[in-house]
Amino acid sequence: MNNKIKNLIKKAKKIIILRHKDPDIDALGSQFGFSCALKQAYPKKTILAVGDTNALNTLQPLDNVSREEYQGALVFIFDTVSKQMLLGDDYTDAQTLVLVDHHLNEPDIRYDYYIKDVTASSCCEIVFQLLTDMNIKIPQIAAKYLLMGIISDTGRYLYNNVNPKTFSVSAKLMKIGVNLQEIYDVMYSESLDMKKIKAYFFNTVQYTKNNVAYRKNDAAFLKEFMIDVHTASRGLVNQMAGAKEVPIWANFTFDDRIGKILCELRARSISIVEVARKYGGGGHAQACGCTVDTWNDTDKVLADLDMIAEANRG
Ligand SMILES: [Mn+2]
Repeated sequence: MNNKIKNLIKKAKKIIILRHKDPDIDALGSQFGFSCALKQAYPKKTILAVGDTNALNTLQPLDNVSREEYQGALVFIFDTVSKQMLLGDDYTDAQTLVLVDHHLNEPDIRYDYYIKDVTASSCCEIVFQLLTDMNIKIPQIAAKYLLMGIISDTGRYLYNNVNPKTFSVSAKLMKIGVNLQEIYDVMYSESLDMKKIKAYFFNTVQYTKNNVAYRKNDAAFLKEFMIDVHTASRGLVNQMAGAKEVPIWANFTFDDRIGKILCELRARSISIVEVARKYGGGGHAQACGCTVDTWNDTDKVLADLDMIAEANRG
């Protein structure tokens, strides 16, 4: 498989690298880690990293391309295989489409090749393996981006997606010359305002009968604290993590861009992905999400999560 991908890359004049919208650091790290490595290995090819950006992107600016430019291009999509996670559908015009992902769900888009490893901690871990198998040298900057993605998707090696390979890949990336302290300084220092928002958030968390922690972030909350949807949704969900009494936590955030509610669902050791799937979403066993239409729907999600919490009460 990786040989086939290498041949595709060798043959392509133009390579467009995408990942899911509202990117997290794993998505950005995969995208820019891969694009920097390819640019160094193939300086004559046109290599473009395309997509939306947000406050998490401390890595690089994105490239702009028109829909026409997808024709004849080799396109990679990282960290998702689902249509609803992608911005637009320009990728459908690609000559060849390669998906690279570590999530459990099956693709609902047409593709030519699919590199899937659900045992990988992160998409960045897969990208490291892919580049290594293809004998493409990973430059220092790419090593930094890939390690950032691994650190981010594992919560600093805390979540149970960490395995021996995660550490060996991290070690190899560090050897290329990554300054870990520099990464941590960028990723884990925040403004005083953000710390205050987190304190307010945590103090207004609610709990179901079986201690599913949840918070409903409405438009007024986002406005009052001047935070964007991504920050409220993905950025705050794990404020509810780490309480002995709480096996499952859910963060519901109104997204005014689509008029729907984003549900970020997390659990410590039980699988809750079936709940995400029931409402049209997906993800990992203990970290998944879905999008629902009304606050009433979020109560249904909560009721399902509460049932799982009750069934698993030890
Ligand atoms: Mn990921």
